[in-house]
Amino acid sequence: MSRKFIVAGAQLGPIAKDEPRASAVARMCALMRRAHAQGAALVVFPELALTTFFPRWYETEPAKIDCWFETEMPNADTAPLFALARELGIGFHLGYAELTPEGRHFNTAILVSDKGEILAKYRKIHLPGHAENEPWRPFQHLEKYYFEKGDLGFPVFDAFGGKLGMCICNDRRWPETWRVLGLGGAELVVLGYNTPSHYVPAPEHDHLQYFHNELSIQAGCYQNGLWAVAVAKAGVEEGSDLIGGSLIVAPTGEILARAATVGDEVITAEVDLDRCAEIRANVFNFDLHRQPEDYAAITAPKG
Ligand code: CDT
Repeated sequence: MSRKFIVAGAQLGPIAKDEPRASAVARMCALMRRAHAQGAALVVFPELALTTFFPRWYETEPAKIDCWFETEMPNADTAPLFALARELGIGFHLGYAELTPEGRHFNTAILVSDKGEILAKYRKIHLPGHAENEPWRPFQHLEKYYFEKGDLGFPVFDAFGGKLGMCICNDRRWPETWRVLGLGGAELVVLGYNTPSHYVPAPEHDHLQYFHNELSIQAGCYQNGLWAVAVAKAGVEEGSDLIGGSLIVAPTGEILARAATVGDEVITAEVDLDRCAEIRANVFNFDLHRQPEDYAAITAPKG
C-alpha cells in the first residue's frame, strides 16, 4: 500500500496582542482551505498559534496570565477549525497554551484527525529563555516562568498511515529530541516555532537564526531517516521580529518546500513515508550501526 500523501505547512504572519482568537482561527481556516485545495491530507500550524507570543511580556496577575491559555480543546473559539477539518477531510496539528483542570500550564500541541478527533498530544519539554523578569532585555522570553516542563515524553503515534511524532520550537535544536522520536519509530515529525531573529544573550548570532533553524531540522531528519514539517509564526509581532522560512524536509535532509514570505502562507510537499528506509536501512541502520553502550553520558544526570 502506498504511504504517500501531501502535507502542508500553514505559516502564520504576526498575531497582534489584541487580536481575538476568533480572528486567528479565521486566518487558519483560510489557510486550511488553501492546503486542502492543494491536495493536503494534513496541515501543520505553528507553536502557540491562537495568540501573540505572550512570553515576551512579564505579567504577575493570574487572570492576566491565564487569559492566554485554553482550558479545553476544542472550545468555542477553535470549534470552527475542527468543523472545517471534518468538512474537508483534512487533519491538522495545532500549538496552543494549555491550562489543565489541576491548574497546570503547558506549551502544548495536538494532532487532529481528518474527522476532527484529537489523536495525540505533546507538551513542550525544552523550555527556553528564563524564569524571572529581566528588565534589561528589550523583550522577555519567559517560557520557564509561564510553563511547566512537558510530562508526556516524546510519544510516537499511529496516524495518517504511518508513525507521527511531535515536538515544539526549541525542542528542534536538540539532537536528543530527534533521536528519541527516531528510536520510537517516527516517520514524520511535525512542529511549530516562534523564533525571534534577535537572540538577546548573544546578538552576534542574530544573522544565524535562520541558518540554525534549517541546520537543526535537516540534521534531525537525516540522522534519523524521517520527514519533518516545521512551521513558523513569522514577521514583526508587537515589535519583535520572528523568523519565517517554514520548511518541509525529506529523510535525506533535503528541503523540499520553504516559505517565501513572513506572512500567512501555505507550503506543500508530497511525503512518501516509505522513503525513510533509504536512510534507516543504510547509513543510519540503528540495529547494525548504533552503539548505545558508548552513549551513556547522554542520559547521565546533569552536572
Ligand atoms: N519558542 C521558542 O522556543 N523559541 C526559541 C527562541 C530561542 S531561545 C530564547 C527557539 O529555540 O527558537
